[in-house]
Amino acid sequence: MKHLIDGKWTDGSPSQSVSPEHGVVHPGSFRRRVTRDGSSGFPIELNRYHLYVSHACPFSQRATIVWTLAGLAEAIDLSILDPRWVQSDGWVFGESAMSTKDNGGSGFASLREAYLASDSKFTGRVSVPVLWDKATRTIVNNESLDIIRMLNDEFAPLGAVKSDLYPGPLHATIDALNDKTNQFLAGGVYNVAGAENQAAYDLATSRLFGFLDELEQTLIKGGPFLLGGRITIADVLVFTALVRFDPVYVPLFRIGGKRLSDFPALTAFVRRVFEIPGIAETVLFDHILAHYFDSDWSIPPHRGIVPNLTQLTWYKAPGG
Ligand SMILES: N[C@@H](CCC(=O)N[C@@H](CS)C(=O)NCC(=O)O)C(=O)O
Repeated sequence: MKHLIDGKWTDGSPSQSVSPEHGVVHPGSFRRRVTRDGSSGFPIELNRYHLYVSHACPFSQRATIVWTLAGLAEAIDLSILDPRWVQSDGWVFGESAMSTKDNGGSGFASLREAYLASDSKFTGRVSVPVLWDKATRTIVNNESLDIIRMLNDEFAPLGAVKSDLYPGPLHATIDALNDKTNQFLAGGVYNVAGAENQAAYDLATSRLFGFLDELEQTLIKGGPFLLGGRITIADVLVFTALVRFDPVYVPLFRIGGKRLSDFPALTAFVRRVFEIPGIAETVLFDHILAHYFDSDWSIPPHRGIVPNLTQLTWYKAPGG
């Protein structure tokens, strides 16, 4: 996927937005923080900050869900990137049915320009989501986990809804689950897609399904959400990956053997989260399908790597 090197839009080898080598979601490069007291240099302020998102992207959807549930629509405005990522410019704006112009006040035509405005020699991926400061015209942060924690904690005084998706006593539990979700599910599907040999494919697949089995058991024993009675950001991370599971990851990322629908408790969980008021509006399948099936990037073919049939729930080899 093309990315910036020393401020120049350059062809690159990384074909996915996560690092297949490390099995984790590729971390963002801007890690500054907005704080209530302004001690970070970025104080909370009504309408000062802006979110650049793509409705296709699960990491962006983490942000739009938390933004919705915290009632931040009046405090932070959004720009929607066109779901079709293009080689020539990457993520682009446009007044179309599936995108907006740059509403962040700079008139950018592509997201790359926001990265270059923040650092003219930027080297790295031009990824969504981005938390942008309209006052200083710079990217504050482009790491979804940081962004959602800021939206929940720091921006709470500006929210129209009193909600807390990251309650203090659950921090350690949520962080631990989020690490696993990033590694085995949100990043794990890219490990399956990007596997270069059978062993890597089998390992990534068994880790992915092992993790889904764990989540399934958690919901059977507890629920209705992953950490009990209330929705937290841990649910948001799992939900945003699972809504893409059967429509995108199974066919396109070549996840073999099982579908989300083979996990009844997880399927019911996805439905439950989907029905929370405001969430359905963040699930835009036209954007999701356009991005994954009609962008200028593709998952390299990997001839000879085949799914493991032991994952098929109904199948038993004759005599086996
Ligand atoms: N660390 C990032 C990962 C974000 C990410 O990978 N976004 C993808 C879209 S789903 C992207 O913009 N990829 C473009 C690229 O990597 O060049 C986060 O969680 O915020």
